[in-house]
Amino acid sequence: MAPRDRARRRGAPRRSLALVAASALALVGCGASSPDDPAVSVVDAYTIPGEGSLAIYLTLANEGGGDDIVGAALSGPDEGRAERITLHRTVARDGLSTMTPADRLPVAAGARTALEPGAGHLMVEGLQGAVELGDTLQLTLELDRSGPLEATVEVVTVEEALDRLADAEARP
Ligand SMILES: [Cu+2]
Repeated sequence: MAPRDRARRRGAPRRSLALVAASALALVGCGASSPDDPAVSVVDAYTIPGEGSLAIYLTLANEGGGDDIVGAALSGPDEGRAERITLHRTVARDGLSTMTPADRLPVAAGARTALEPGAGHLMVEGLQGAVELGDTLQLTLELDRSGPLEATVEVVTVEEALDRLADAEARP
């Protein structure tokens, strides 16, 4: 056996040990759940009747660490029905309230977050067909740290939307 071959063989066990160690680490990283992991669920999701573009308001509960909404799309039976959904924040500018696109909407740790009129919401653009009272839209939220989250968006009256907003504000 040539010396070079022997050297290569001696190197082999070390490489496979490193591989075993790496995959063990990967398993630990995957299975461990820490209090810092986000645990987000949808409490409420609603919009009002409309066509073309719609604002969706959400209340989320998070029993874990902080996360961010980084995207959203209509899904299931509503997949492909809208051109896009953008994230919007409401900002006060010169005493006027305007909407501005955002890359992400924060979901605070250990708290309820209401993406409500005056705060953040999702803007559905280029919607095919109108949504009417009693309709629902299927929505998938993309979160930065946790997996995708499904929500059923109810289409409610303006009065009902304001009631739900008041509920979200009253809850801790
Ligand atoms: Cu908006």
